Amino acid sequence: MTHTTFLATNDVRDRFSKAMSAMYQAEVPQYGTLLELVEQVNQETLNQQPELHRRLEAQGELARLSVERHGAIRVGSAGELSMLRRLFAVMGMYPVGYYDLSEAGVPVHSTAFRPIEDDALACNPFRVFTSLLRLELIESETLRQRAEEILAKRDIFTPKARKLIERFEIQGGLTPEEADQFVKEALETFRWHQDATVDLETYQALHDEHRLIADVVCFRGPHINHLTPRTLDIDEVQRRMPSVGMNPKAVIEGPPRRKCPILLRQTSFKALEESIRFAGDAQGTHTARFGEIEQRGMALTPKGRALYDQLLNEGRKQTAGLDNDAHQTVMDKVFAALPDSDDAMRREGLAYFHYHLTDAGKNAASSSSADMDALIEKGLVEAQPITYEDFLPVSAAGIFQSNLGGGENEAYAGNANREAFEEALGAPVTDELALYAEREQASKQRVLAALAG
Ligand code: OOG
Ligand code: NI
Repeated sequence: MTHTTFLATNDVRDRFSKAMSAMYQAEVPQYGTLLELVEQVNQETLNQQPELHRRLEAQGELARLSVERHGAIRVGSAGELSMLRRLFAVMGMYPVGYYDLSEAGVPVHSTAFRPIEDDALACNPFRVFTSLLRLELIESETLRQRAEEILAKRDIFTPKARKLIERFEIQGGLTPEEADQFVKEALETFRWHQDATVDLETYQALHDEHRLIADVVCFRGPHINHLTPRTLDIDEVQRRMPSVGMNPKAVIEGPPRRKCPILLRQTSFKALEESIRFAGDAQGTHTARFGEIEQRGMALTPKGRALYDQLLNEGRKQTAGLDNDAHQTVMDKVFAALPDSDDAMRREGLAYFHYHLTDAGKNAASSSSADMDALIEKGLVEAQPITYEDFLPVSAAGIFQSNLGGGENEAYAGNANREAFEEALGAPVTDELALYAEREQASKQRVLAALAG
């Protein structure tokens, strides 16, 4: 009997994310410049902060830092979204979280496809923020129908990609050769096309309703609209962006700078105006693609997240129209209400932690104590914050808006509909907080089991 060896889904994802990064560098040279800038700032930060270096290494985060990035796409129909779910599963990426962007005046709702297990995240945490256009929010019946007709005519997947996805599902994996073919075929879905599938007039009509609708409906596929490397010092990258010819958005989204970073901070450079050939040969332009960077911190518990949301709201009331420096100063004051030490965050149950035995703990005689605080005080156990792997709806809205030219339509608000999203997806989305809680719990149990043994 012959055994087929399948390539691990972690490796398929790693190959795909590298191929995607190479493609986007060729498509948008500024992304290559951004990668260089981030790499340089990360090196400098690690050199200046040996303690950060040690911690990232101990957490297994240093190795993934240089490959770590997220991308974003937008699709137009349930069929496209559910096929994407099957495509991402080939790479060990699953839908996590539901994000309602209608609240921010953007007619989409979204999830993030990402790896879930500790070892998969450590290997390559590639994530894709994926939005589904909500045609039901378009008021004009004729425009809605026109958009539906256009979308019904396209297939964003190559026939070979479809075959390989089916083969993965039947076989339970892909051989290394099949995986390489899959990467090549899957990449086609995310490629940029200079020619629109519609004439300029149709594009204009959809664009007038919302630029995002034109972006989703008028092209052959859901071009990747940004790829985001992870930096260790977002303030420094933001400061240096103009020196390498980039125009950063006005403010860094999310929490302010802290000694112990939380959740996610993000900034981007503005979308590029690119020339497009429309059906009937008319020339025009479209802005869709941009660059973004992110800095990740610890994942918050529901209690921590509620406090974050409350402070963010308070901050936002005071920061409208401020430049980044003034904005950060206000946020810094407001966020003083959240303790800025790992220990306090852990003791107060505000963030999730990963528990592991120290060297002393590994050598210790068995202990029947299950009191984590006591074990930590004795130096037998160490707790390290779990990195936030997801996104933030208010920040995402800010990113959408900065590259959609501020386009916002209040009429879309108040339309969260997770059930409809899951129906289109063909599966439930996983609750991100439950995942962090499980990982924390599992690490505690491993520690206690080892100590009891
Ligand atoms: C997605 C914007 C959201 C993020 O990092 O929060 C996003 C989009 O513009 O399609 O990527
Ligand atoms: Ni993004």
